[in-house]
Amino acid sequence: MSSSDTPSGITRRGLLGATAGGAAALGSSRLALLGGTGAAATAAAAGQASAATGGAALAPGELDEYYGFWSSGQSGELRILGVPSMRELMRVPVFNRCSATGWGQTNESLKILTEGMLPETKEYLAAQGKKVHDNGDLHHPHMSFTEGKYDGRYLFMNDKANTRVARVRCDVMKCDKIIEIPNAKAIHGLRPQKWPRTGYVFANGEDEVPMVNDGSVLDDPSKYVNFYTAIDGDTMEIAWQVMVSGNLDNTDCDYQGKYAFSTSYNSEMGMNLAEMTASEMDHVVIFNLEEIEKGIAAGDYIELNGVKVIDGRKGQNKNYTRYVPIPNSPHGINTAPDKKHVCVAGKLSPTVSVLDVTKIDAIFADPDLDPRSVVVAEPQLGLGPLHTAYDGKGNAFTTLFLDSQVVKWNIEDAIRLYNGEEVDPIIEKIDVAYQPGHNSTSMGETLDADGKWLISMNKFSKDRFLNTGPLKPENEQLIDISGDSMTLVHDGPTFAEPHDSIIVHRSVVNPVSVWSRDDPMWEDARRQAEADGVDLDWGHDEPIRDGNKVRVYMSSVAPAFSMEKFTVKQGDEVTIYVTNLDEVDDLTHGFCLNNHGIAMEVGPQATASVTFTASKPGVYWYYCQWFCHALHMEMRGRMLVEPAEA
Ligand code: CUK
Ligand code: CUA
Repeated sequence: MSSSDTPSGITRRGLLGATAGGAAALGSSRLALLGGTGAAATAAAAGQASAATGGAALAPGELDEYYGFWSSGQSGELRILGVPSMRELMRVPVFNRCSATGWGQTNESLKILTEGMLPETKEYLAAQGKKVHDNGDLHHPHMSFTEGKYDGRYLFMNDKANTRVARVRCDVMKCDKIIEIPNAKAIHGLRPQKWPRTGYVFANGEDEVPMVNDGSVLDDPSKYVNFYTAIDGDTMEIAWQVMVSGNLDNTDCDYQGKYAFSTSYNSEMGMNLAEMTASEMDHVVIFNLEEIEKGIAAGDYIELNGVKVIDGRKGQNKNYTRYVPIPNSPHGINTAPDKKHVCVAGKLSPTVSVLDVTKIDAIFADPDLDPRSVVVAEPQLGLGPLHTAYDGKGNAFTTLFLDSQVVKWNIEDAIRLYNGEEVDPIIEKIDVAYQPGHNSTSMGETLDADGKWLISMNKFSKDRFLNTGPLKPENEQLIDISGDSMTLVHDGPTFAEPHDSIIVHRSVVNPVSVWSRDDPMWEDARRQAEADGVDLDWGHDEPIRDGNKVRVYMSSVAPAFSMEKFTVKQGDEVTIYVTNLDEVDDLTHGFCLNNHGIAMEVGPQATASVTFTASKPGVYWYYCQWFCHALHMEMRGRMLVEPAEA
C-alpha cells in the first residue's frame, strides 16, 4: 500500500501532546483537516477521548502498567519494554553475544550456552576456533502458565537459526538454560503448556531433513521428516518428539491440557517455492498429549539421538495426531481466552479458520470422521492474515500483512456466518504502517485477557521516521482497543526484528533488585573457591597458582576492586572472579581488561568470572566499565604479565 492511504499527519504528539478536553476536539478537527481517510482516521477520531485521558503518554517517573516481553529476531536477544509508554527498559542477551554484559564470554554464560549443545555442534564450533554461536534468531517469547494464567516464573523462547530453546528466569531477568534440540531443524513456533501448568514447552521444527541426515540423501523427499518437540519446562530436558509430515510453522495449545496444535505449510514436502505452495490446502497437526504419553509409556517409539520419538506422520493410523486440512500455507495459530476457539491464519488464503477444541475428541475417537469437522468458522478477513490476538470479550484482532491492516472481528458472528446466517463478523479495520506480522494484546494469550492494548508489529516503517539510510527501523504501533473503536496512539521504531511480544500486567512480574549470594548462577565459582580455600565473598590477596592455571579472586565495593594489582606469567591460563559486595539497588560494577577483549557485568551481590590465556607480557589496566560512583574512573587496577623464561 502507499503511504497516502494512511493519515500520515497523525503523530503521537498530535494525539497525545495536548491535555484532555478541548485538545481532543482539536485533535479531531486536525484529523479532519488532514483529510485522513479510511478506518484509521475514523478510529483515531472516535477513540480520541481515551487517548487524551491517558493513552500512551506517561509523565517522567511514572511507571507503566504492563511489561512487554519482546523478541528481537535475528538480533538474538530478549527485550523488555514498558507498555503503554513503549519505552525500552532492558535487553536480555540470550542467543547473541553482548559487549556490555559479557554474555558469551563469562564462564557463567558459556556454561549456559554450551551445556545443552549437541556434540556435533561442539565439534563444528571447535573447527571454527569457537566455543559458541555468535548469532541466533529469536521469534517467540512466552511466559510460563499455571491454570491458564501467567505465573511469573519463566520466559521461554526459540532460536530458529541454530535450533535452540532458551529459558529466562523472571526473578533476575537472565537466561539460565539453553538447549539445542536434536533431530529437529530450525525451531520456529514455541508455546508453553497452559493447563494445568508449564509443564511442557512445545517447539516446532520448521525445516524437514532426511531421517538419517548423514549426507547421503538430497533429492528423495520421501526420506524427509520433521519433528515436534515437547520439552519439560522445569528441567529443560526433552520429554518426547513426534515425527510429522510437512513443515511446522507456529504452535499453540488448549486450556484443557489435552491438545497442542501446529500450523504446517508445505504439506507437499516440496523443496522449492513452486512445490511448497502448490496445494490449495495444507494442514494443522493436532497432537493428542495423553495418547502420546501413553505411547511413550508403552514403548511405541524409536530412540533417535537420545530422544524418544513417536511416529505421528500422516497415515500412521494411530491416535497420536490428526491432520486438519486448512487453506493454503497457514501461519499463525492462537488460542482464544474463551477456552474454546483457536484461530488459524491463512497467510496465502484470505481466511482465518476457527477450530473448536471441544470437537477434537470426536476426530480422535473416530478416525473416519472428517477432521474438518473441528472447523466452525472460516471468515474472509482480508489479504495476508498472519496472527490473531484477543480482547477477552469475544473479539479477535488479525494482522493482514498484504493489506497493511489489523482487522477486528467477532468470533461468534463468524460462526453464525459459517452456519449460513447473514452477518458480517468484521467490526472494524485499522490501517497500520506497514505490513504487520504478529500482534499481541494485553494479557491476550491468557484467561486474564483484558482488552486494553494491542501492539501491531510491523515489518516496514518506510516513511514513518527520519531516514536512517538503506536499513530502516521496523515500526511497532500501539493501538488502544479499550473503546468501541481502535485508536492508534504510538509509533515505536525498533531494531531488527521483533517478531512477537507478550504484554504482561506488572502485578505478575516481580524481579529482585539484588542477587542472592547463593544464586545457582555462579555455582561453579563457589565450588572452585571452596576447593581453593578462598572466601568468594571477599576474595584473596594473591593469585592462586595450580600449575599454569592461575585463579584471581577479587571483590568490588564502589569505587575500588579489592586487588589493585596482580602478577601472572606469560602462557598462564588465568581465571578472574569478581564479586560485587555492594548491596545497593542499581549498583552494578563491571570488569574490563584492556586490550584483551574482556568485559563483564557484575550485578549487586553477584559473582562473575572469565578465563583467558595471558599471552602478552606487560602491564595491562583493568577497570570497572559500569558507571558506579563519582570515582568510577579511578576504579581500576593492573595486571602484570611476566615474560615466560626463555
Ligand atoms: S513468525 Cu515472524 S511474523 Cu516467526 Cu511468529 Cu509470523
Ligand atoms: Cu564500579 Cu564503575
